[in-house]
Amino acid sequence: QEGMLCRKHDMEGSGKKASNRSWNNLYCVLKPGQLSTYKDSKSFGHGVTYHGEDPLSLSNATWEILTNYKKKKHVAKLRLADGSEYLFQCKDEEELQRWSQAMEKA
Ligand code: I3P
Repeated sequence: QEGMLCRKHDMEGSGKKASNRSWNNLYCVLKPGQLSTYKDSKSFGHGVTYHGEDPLSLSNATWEILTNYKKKKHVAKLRLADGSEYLFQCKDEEELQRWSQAMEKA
């Protein structure tokens, strides 16, 4: 599964709020056990991750659709094993379901 998602880094693993809290449109690529982010599909083709970020490890991670999130629609929260949290906004409900199913399998 891959495609554009809007991402916000919400919490650091330490339990404090992330310092860079803005939303970024990123090309996200889900492989078994890891989620990688790129500026766009072209960067993905070149293997250059967004800001040189390492892939996020999905082992012991949880993905929760935020049905009551008021600020944006079609948002899910990814919580990693270290406690850090990222919000992902999909363009519509269909995309949200697609990503959610892929996350369950990854
Ligand atoms: C953040 C940006 C985010 C906003 C966040 C701001 O500022 O406006 O969109 O989150 O609010 O800190 P900046 O771009 O200057 O980093 P929301 O859109 O979810 O409100 P927050 O700190 O209350 O999360």
